[in-house]
Amino acid sequence: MKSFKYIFALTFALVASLSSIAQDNKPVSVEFTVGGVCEMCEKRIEKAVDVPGVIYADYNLENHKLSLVYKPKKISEDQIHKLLNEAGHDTEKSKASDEQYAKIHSCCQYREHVHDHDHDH
Ligand SMILES: [Cu+2]
Repeated sequence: MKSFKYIFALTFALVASLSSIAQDNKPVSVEFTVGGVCEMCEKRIEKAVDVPGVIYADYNLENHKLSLVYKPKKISEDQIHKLLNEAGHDTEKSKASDEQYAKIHSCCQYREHVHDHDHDH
């Protein structure tokens, strides 16, 4: 029954490699903090991550959390943080440069609004 064992081992290896491919394709959901103060920020943040590989993005203004579902095969979480920085927004992992931050609208200068979340502007 040697050949039977061989086929069994081969099948096992095949299934293992297929499931690891499926694992790579599996969408990942994450949530992290992004600086923002108003609806303009919300739109800008969601637009910044409206790229291939990102399936879902929703920014919550109340708690400054961005919920994301993305395909790790197409885009990495680091790339997503970079996109947000490019749009002028800080994330909990990566800060926008002063240059990037300066590009956003003055009413959106969230760094100055840190202690003023309920401010309506
Ligand atoms: Cu804003």
